[in-house]
Amino acid sequence: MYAQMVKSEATQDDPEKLAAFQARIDAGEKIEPKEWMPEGYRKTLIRQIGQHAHSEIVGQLPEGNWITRAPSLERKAILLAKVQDEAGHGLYLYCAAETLGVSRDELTEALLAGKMKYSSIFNYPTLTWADIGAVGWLVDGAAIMNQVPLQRTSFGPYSRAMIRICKEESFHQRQGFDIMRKMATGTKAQRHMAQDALNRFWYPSLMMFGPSDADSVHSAQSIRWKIKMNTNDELRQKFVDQTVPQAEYLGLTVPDPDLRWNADKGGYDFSEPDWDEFFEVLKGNGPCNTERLAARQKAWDDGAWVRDGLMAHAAKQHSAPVAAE
Ligand code: BYC
Repeated sequence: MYAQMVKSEATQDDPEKLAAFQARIDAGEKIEPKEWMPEGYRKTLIRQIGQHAHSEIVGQLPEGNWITRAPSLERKAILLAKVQDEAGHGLYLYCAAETLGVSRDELTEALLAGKMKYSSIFNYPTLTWADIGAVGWLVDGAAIMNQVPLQRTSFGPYSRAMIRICKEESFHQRQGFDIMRKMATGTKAQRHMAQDALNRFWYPSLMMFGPSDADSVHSAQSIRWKIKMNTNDELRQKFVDQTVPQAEYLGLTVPDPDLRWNADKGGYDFSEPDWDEFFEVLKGNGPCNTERLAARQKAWDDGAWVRDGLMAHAAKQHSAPVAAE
C-alpha cells in the first residue's frame, strides 16, 4: 500500500473536484476518511501522521532508558505513566493513518526500510536524570506548540487524535518542568546537571519544528490544505518566546549569546540551530540513529510470533463453518 500510495501521486486529480475540495477546506469543513480527497492530500497526511506516530513510539526509548534509574518511586511511577502515554499516542496516530488506507505494519516496515522518518530529537541520548526533565520541559513543550494548532487540522481523525494527545502532553510538559525546577533549586551538582541538559537539548528542540521556512518543502501546500496550520519558523519563534522566561524562572541560561528581546517584533531574536547537523541527523548520522532503529527492528522481530498468532487465529475464525440456526 505504501508503494501504491507513492505511485498514485503521479495520477492527475480532476480540477473541478480539486476546486470543490479546496472550497471545503477554506470553509473550515473536516475531511473524513471515506470522502474524496486529492492523492497528494492523502499522501501528505500518511507521511506526516505516520512520521508523527513513529516519533511517539521511538520517543519512548530515550525516556524508557531512565525508568529503572528514576531517583524515587514517585518519579518512577510518573515516568512510567508518561512513557505509556506516548505508546498510546503512537497507537491513536497509527489508527488515524489506517483510515487513509495504509496499515500499521506497512508503516512500520517503511520506517525500518528507511523510507519514513521520525523526529530528529529522538536521535540524541539522555545522559543524566536532568535530561528527562529537559525532554519533558523542552521536547514535550515543543510538541505542544506544534500540536495544539493541529487540533484544528482539516483531516477529522487526525484532528480528533490531537485533542486527546494535547491534553496528555501538557501533563508531560509540567512533569518535565517540575524535574528541572527540583534540579535547578537543588545542590550545586544538580544545578550543573540541569544547565548541562538545557545546553544539550536547546538546539535539538528548536530543530523539532523542521527546517527554516525557506527550506521547508511541504509547508506551503500543507498550509493550503490545513494539514499544517503554521509555518515551521512561526512555531519555533512562539516556542522560544514561551520558553525563555521559563528558563529565567529556573535560573538557567539559554545557550545562545545572541538571544535578546526585540521590542519591535514583540519576540526574541535568537540563533538558528546548526542546520547541517539537522540534515545529518535526518540522513541517519545522528548520535543514536543506529541504536534507535535497531531497537525498533528488535521489537518488530520479537513481536512476529504475536502477529503470526493473531493472523492464524483470524484465518481459523474466517474458515470455521457457520453454526446452523
Ligand atoms: N525530524 O517540508 P518540511 C513528540 C523532514 S513526537 C525529522 O518542513 P513538514 C514526543 C520532513 O519530514 C513529535 N524530519 O516538512 C514523543 C521532510 O522530509 P520528507 C513529532 C523532519 O512535514 C514522545 C523534510 O524534513 N511531532 O513530541 O511540512 C515523547 C522537509 O521538512 C523534521 C510531529 O510529528 C524533524 N524534526 O514539516 C515526547 C508533529 N522536520 O518527509 C515527545 C507533526 C522536518 O519529505 N508533524 N523533517 O522526507 C509536523 O508538524 C511536520 O511534519 C513537521 C515538518 C513540522 C515536523
